[in-house]
Amino acid sequence: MSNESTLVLIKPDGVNRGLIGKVIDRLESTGLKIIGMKLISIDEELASNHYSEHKDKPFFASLVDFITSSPVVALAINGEGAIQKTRTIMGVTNPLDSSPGTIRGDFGLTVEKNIIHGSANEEDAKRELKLYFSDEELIRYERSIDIWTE
Ligand code: IDP
Ligand code: MG
Repeated sequence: MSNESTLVLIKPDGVNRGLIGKVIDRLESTGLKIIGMKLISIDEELASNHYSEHKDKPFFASLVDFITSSPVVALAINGEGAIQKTRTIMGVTNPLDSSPGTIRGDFGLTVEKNIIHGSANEEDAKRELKLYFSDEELIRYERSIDIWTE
């Protein structure tokens, strides 16, 4: 495992349902570190770019409509194995299949409105972090608890 960074979005359903705090709590409680955070509106260009791997899927237009419908919280998350750890905390894509104890399993109901996005792998994480954060917006800092999480 190595120290790595990943992109998380709290999607419009998470923001509108008042779940920002709960989602951040789940991530932070594991020891993962927030190194970037902002509330933003995603425009169609950013949405299409972010989800370009899905551009030929039948749900693409609906997904772009959904993710641009209302603000999202973008988080840059850092830590040992942060990419896989975040995916594990999120649960699988369809909340009907996600285990209890995961964010999607506990809070989500539909495959589209599934509360949270997290980068799938190292290549996606690098690409997606650049879409949402400039280098200056990623803050490197030491926390006193870091000796317990490394
Ligand atoms: P992931 O978010 O778990 O990585 P992906 O397959 O990359 O899942 O899909 C991206 C997003 O597209 C999902 O989080 C979900 O919001 C939406 N999505 C995926 N599959 C479907 C579907 O079959 N119908 C509607 N929306 C979908
Ligand atoms: Mg994905």
